[in-house]
Amino acid sequence: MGHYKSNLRDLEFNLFEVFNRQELLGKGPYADLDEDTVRSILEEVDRLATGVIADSFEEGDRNPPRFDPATGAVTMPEGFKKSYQAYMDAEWYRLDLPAELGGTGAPRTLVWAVAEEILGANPPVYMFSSGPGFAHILWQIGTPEQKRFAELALERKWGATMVLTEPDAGSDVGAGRTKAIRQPDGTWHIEGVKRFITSAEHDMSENIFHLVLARPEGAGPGTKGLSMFLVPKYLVDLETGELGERNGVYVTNLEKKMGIKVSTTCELTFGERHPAVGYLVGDVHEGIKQMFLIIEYARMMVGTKAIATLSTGYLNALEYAKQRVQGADMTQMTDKTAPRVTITHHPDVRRSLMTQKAYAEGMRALVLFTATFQDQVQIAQHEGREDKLAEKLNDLLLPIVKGFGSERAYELLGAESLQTLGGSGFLQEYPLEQYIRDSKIDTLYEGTTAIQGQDLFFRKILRDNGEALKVLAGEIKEFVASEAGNGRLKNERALLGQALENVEGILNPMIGWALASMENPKEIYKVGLNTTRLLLALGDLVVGWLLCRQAEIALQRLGGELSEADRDFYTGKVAAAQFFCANVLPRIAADRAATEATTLDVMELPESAF
Ligand code: ST9
Ligand code: FAD
Repeated sequence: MGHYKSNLRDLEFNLFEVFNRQELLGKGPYADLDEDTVRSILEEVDRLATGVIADSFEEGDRNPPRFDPATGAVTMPEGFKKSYQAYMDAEWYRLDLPAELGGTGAPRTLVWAVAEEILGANPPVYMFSSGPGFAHILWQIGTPEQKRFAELALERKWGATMVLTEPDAGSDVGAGRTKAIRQPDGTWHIEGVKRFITSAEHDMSENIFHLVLARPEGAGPGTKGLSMFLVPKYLVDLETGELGERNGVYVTNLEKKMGIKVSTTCELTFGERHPAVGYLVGDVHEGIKQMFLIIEYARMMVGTKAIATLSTGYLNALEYAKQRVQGADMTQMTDKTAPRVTITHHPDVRRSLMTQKAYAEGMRALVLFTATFQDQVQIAQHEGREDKLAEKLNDLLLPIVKGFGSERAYELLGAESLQTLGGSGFLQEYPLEQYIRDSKIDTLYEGTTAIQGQDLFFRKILRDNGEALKVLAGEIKEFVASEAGNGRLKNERALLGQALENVEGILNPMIGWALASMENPKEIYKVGLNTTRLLLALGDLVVGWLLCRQAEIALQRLGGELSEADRDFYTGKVAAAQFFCANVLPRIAADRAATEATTLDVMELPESAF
């Protein structure tokens, strides 16, 4: 058995019992798909993910890629190449491509369900395979020549990168100094050094194209002065599709890392050996706006990666706990001759397992709930209209998927999943230690948690006048006031109602301080001291609500005829919701109290006192 333990049953429960995606199939943009086909896709991907994709998970960690500084070439481990090749050969990336590009145009809920399986099995496989997705975006926003380039990139399965970060420009992308110099023939020469660039070199595709943010000479400061350039590793004859000269962009260092070691993280130098030719994407200077089309997708990917890892972490911990015999049942703890029991009998292990289960399943629901708004956006586009509210709800939820998802997943993988295995969890014989190392990155890249918290408050709530949040809160309020569960979720609905009030109790003073900062600028510090807290509290609230919605459906199912496996599944759903509401949601009250008591003390402290 490989390391990866998927949860196909729960994915299908979300898609078909909670979010009723079958109602969208067979019509509109999804005319060619039906429920049976979707279920068979998920089963097929599950086989691939738990098999050949997961096979090289350990090898990629123990024998990471090798870098040759003389040529800038990178050699990938053989096992990983096989996993990657199997994924690219299966062409599941076509699910998210439109028919014009030979794709299926599947609902995003299915796309992210499939992504979870690959990201749980071997995340770098998914990251290296982003070429087709990047080509799709280039095709949407590029000039006619760039559209042709994108078609070739798809046909030839070229790799791709997103290139923002520099040594002095991480969170602060607008501090980037990489230059773009216009040439008489209309192309640009890019000069500068970027760092931490994922997938910028490998030996798994004949070409790699970089989408690079650089500042045209004379352009203004900050992110708005940046433009996006297409910079291929090899120049391309667009008529024949043949590769031409080697372009002047080289990997000059490969980072040694704590985790996801097989994912190449590269220093990328432009124009040092010979000119690095770039093409202005779409012939417009809208770099940051264009890059955010990719960033939004990548943030969703990172959150899904983190949550997928927590899920397999939990299922590995559960399997271990069901077998490990240690100690006597607590009711017989003083009897030294009492029979020894499996650790699932111990209350503290049960507390830990249920915490893991509730978060893993609740956050899977969060990813797929977010994706339902992406489905709505696609349907609207297909009908030639815009669904602004769905766009805004997706925007609101993205920092929660990415920021909250990655923080909670990392915290639980270490504090609970590995802990369930005791000392064995610390060994490389089990996948937990690698899961922890591989998932730490999720709170860092694609915008750290601090950046996600600020994005949530300033852009997604304040700038939106709270409109999307009001809709979400309205749905939660409606659930609280409903008869959901027919009396059996009464306590949970009450706890949910209190949690909602407490989240509002965190948010309201923050809005007050933000407004007050127009008079007294230092008040904004009080907002900054609470943005991460708000992100985590809102995440817990939404997860609690989604678990309760699942429990409502489970209770209905439990009233009918069921197989033993289904009875267990639905019983677990109700238990997870009850446990989460009783044990996690009340903590938000303490967060509210801390927010209300915010002072400027920590900001006024001299740096030397830290
Ligand atoms: C990285 C990569 O870390 C890690 C892994 C890579 C793996 C690759 C594989 C990916 C696979 C999936 C991809 C496939 C794609 C397929 C697609 C298929 C369809 N939302 O607030 P302002 C824009 S990469 C939207 O003033 P500052 C907006 O245009 C490195 N747009 O910002 C705005 O203008 P306006 C990741 C947003 O103070 C403009 O920016 N690095 C949003 O100038 C300026 O906004 C980071 O993530 C948003 N949420 O700059 C950097 N926010 O307001 C983190 C901003 O007029 N730092 N815009 O609309 C930040 O995000 C900063 O907050 C900052 C601040 C840079 C935006
Ligand atoms: P800094 O920005 O220096 O942050 C340091 C600390 O300060 C963090 O805790 C941060 O939250 C905090 N901080 C910074 N500014 C603020 C603020 N204004 N308010 C509050 N707190 C703040 N980049 C790419 O362009 N392409 C890639 O493919 C890519 N892949 C990556 C792969 C890996 C393995 C890694 C490690 C990084 C990758 N990155 C990539 C870069 C990544 O996006 C950045 O590391 C990230 O955005 C943070 O920037 P930084 O590391 O410079 O940290």
